[in-house]
Amino acid sequence: DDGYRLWLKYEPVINASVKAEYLRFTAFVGNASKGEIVKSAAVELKTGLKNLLGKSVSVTNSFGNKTGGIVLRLDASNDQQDEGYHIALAGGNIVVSSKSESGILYGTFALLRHMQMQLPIENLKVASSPKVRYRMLNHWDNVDGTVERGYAGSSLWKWYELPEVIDPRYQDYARANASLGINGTVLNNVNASARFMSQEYIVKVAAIADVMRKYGIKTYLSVYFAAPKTLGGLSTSDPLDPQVRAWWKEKVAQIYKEIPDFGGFLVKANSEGEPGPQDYGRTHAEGANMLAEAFKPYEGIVIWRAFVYKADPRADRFKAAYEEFVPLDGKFDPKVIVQVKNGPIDFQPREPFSPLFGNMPKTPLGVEFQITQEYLGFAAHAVYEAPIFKECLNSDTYVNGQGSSVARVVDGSLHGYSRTLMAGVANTGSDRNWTGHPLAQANWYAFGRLSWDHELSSEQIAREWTALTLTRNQKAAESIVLLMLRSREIYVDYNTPLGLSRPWMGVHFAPEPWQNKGSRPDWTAVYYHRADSSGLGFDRTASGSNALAQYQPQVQKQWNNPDKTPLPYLLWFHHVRWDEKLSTGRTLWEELCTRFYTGADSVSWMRQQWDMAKGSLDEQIYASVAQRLEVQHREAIWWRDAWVLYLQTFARQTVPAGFEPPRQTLEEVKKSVNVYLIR
Ligand code: BDP
Repeated sequence: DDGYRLWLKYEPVINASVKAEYLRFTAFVGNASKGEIVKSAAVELKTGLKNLLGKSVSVTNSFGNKTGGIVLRLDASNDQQDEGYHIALAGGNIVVSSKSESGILYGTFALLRHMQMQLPIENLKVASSPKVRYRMLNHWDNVDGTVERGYAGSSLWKWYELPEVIDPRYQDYARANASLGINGTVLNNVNASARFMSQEYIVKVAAIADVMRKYGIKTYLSVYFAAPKTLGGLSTSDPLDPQVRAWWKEKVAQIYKEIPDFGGFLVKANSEGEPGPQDYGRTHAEGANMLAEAFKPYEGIVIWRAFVYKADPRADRFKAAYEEFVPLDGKFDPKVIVQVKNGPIDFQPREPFSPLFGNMPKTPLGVEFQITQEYLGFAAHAVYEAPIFKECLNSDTYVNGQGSSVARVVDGSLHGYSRTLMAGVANTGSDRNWTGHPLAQANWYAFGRLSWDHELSSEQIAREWTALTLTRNQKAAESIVLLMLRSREIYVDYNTPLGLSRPWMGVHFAPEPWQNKGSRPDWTAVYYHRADSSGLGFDRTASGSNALAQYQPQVQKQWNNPDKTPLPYLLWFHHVRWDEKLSTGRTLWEELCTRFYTGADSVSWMRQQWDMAKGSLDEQIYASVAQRLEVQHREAIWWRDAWVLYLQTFARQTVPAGFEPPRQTLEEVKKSVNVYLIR
């Protein structure tokens, strides 16, 4: 098994009684609608039933009072939201119904999932609606086929062959997303090329959009804010300039001519060197609103990213997005959604939630998660990310009192907005199995499922994915799920325990906590961990940067006293003395060593867990993961040593008894880690 089929394997149902039950509903697939999305649903059902049950079922639009089939029905009186669905037994058929074609497609995939898991059909009754309206992947794919922070080969989109050549993979990509409820895709990198605004590329994009449309997925583009100048030949890209405004209006009209259901723009502006409205003394709101105006005649939206931090040597990067965006609350056009990364810095293995959540009640805030493992060991380390996503979503902002979770900000229920969004930076690429690491497929899966229903638990999703993708053997599944559920904490332990962050430079693979050279201070590692002879950690209380003040008092209370701060967040907010006794009874130094060592050791536990599943899953997938775990183990030891040896130069203490001191010297470790920086 090369992993290409993802979680849509439709392996034969082996449980005989379940199979017999399913076969009772295979007389026909009834589809009275002429819509192309419902057609996709019917085709999927046909494929699914054929593989699951070995039976060819025909699709018919004249089924009258026939029984023993599966009926796909548009139903305006359905009590679910537009994209929601019902699955129920009625009139001797299984009926999948929805107000919309997309809803029928989602219901169909839910039914197929149910069957793949060999669950009983009697009393089948499902009603489900998405909690968030825009559920999308962000691809950081470039025109030249490379993928920024991509670890699974090159881009899925073959720009030089489009629009004539339609890679069949586009459709399989769309099926996989639709099966999770994802309804939008931004095709290109946020560090955008203006080329995508040219007619040549709009036509290529349109060809992909034609495929996506059949699966209820809208296509979006990232835009280069200075395109009016670089592509349009204007003398400025000032958002208040009438010519610039006219240029964008025309551009958007040109896009809609080719792509009538175009989704909209995603914009990274005045961030990490990208151009933006501030280049002309204008605000983010003025920039976003200009684009929103161009979308006025259409359904499309503008998604404006809040990932900004200026090169200010005295500033705390943690505070930057809040400082720039909170004053703009209420100033954005209703067609704008501001997209906020889950944490204040940048997709670290653990971050506190971004203080923007809850603090912009008049502006729809979408959350951006990173599925691709930029800071999580690329495609070499196994890190199941659902717990990262859930941790953010479950965090309580307390803005409207207890229960004001980030999830409720994002799903609009807290502040009452309807344009709600969850975005995930994709981990897909041209690798045959899409994601490089076979277990990384679970992260795509988890993101999609949570974007539909953020109340699902990490465990539930892991179980589902494992059953669909890897094995139906109960015991094997148990050990895999346990491995997945613990993998994130293990990774944190050998990389960024106790609230350390961003020891990575450049490639973001191996930690280099000693890095003190960068073109700006916040592009060094020492900026983040602040190790010195007295201790370790970033003081963000009132005695330090006071970033904590950006949170509600109840949140501040959780984190402002070093003795009470939960250990996972300790060094995010406090500079702690090396010999300070922590709640575990160990000193900071001892605790750090304990985490680094047990983290790295636990990778051998992961290997054992994986081995327990041997024989119960495909041999090729088994071997690929086993080999990657071997890499992970080697790297984890190396990364542990990098930290321990480096921090030791400040703590000036020996590695606590029970742990074998690193066999290499700091200089040796530095040299080997530096290999990653050689071009
Ligand atoms: C950082 C990445 C960089 C992205 C940037 C962003 O290192 O490649 O361009 O985020 O999100 O995580 O814009």
